Amino acid sequence: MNILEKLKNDVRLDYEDGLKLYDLDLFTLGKFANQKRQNLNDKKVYFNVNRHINPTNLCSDVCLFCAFSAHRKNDKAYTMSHEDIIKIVDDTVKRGTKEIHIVSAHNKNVSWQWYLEIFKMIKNKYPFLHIKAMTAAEVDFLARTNGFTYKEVLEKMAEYGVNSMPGGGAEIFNEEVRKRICNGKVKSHEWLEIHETWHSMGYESNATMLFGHLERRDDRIDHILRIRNSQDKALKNNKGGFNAFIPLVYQRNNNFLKIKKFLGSVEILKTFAISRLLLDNVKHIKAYWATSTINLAMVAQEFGCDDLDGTIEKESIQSSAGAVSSNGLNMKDFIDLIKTSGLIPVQRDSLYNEIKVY
Ligand code: V47
Repeated sequence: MNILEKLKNDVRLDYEDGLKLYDLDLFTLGKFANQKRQNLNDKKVYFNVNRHINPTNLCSDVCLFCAFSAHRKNDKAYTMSHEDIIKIVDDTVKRGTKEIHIVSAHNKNVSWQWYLEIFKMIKNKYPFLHIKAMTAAEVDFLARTNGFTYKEVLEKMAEYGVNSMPGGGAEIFNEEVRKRICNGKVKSHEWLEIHETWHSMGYESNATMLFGHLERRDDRIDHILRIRNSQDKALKNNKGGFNAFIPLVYQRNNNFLKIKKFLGSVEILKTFAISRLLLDNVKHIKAYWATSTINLAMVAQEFGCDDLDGTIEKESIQSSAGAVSSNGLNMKDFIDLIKTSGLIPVQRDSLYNEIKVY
């Protein structure tokens, strides 16, 4: 069967097929990705009302793409106190926030309790909030620096109030590229092991892929298929799994990667569409508007994506590297943008239960 026949017959695609998908023109690719998106999610575009908090930017790892961590290009090191954090949460719940998304750098100056007490403090005061926190890179950091197994860190996270894990730290799984962009950080197989252990405990998480830097198309296909393979295991065990896959577009400012050629919108949209077509077992593909821009994220809703992330309120990781996301977007803007695109805005909770269809 050739690739078009496979697409028409909804056959599971392999690595070679993935490479062939990039050779299709954008509109053919978009047509099949949109079909798959509509089969899974109709014309719904999901978003949530959330607040991102990044409690510290002091990092013992040096990822060359990162402009957020304090280093010689960003000399504004900070570590928030728990009082600072709860004030932010007090403020944001007044605006109807349902999810707190917490991602930190790997800070050796604070204890593991400092990391985990944040969750307990928020949960004690606001039991209804969903806490999505701790990338697999942070889990690996706490395990390595404290002599814990991954399972022990994950059990503590659950005990202290974490409800689901964000998808960060995956970057690109190809070991050669990974070595060049984030040597020393959690390895690809460790990232997968951490998520699989979390899933085996019955919890859900997301998965990201950072693209548009040194990686090639085949590295992206390989990355996506490693996620699909991992999701197969979760589904087989009927426990936990990935809710959403999030291709993050590399932002170029204030970091140490010497990239000369940047991706255009066609390649970005193709990558979203290919993610949708290859990941037949992950229900949602998120166009994280902070890295794709809201305009392209809206177009991406017709090229396989069905989610925009959320209102965010304050964003520090991507905006440090040039994204225009530092102040988030309000809910009305989300709803208007989705409606004027002829799609259906759906406010969701963190696990994709529908809160309100507009
Ligand atoms: O893993 C760092 C990325 C991620 C840059 O699970 C960059 O819902 C682009 O985990 N250009 C952390 N990206 C963010 C994260 C996340 C974000 C949104 C939603 C979810 C979710 C998770 O930020 C890191 C890294 O890949 N990042 N620097 C940069 N220059």
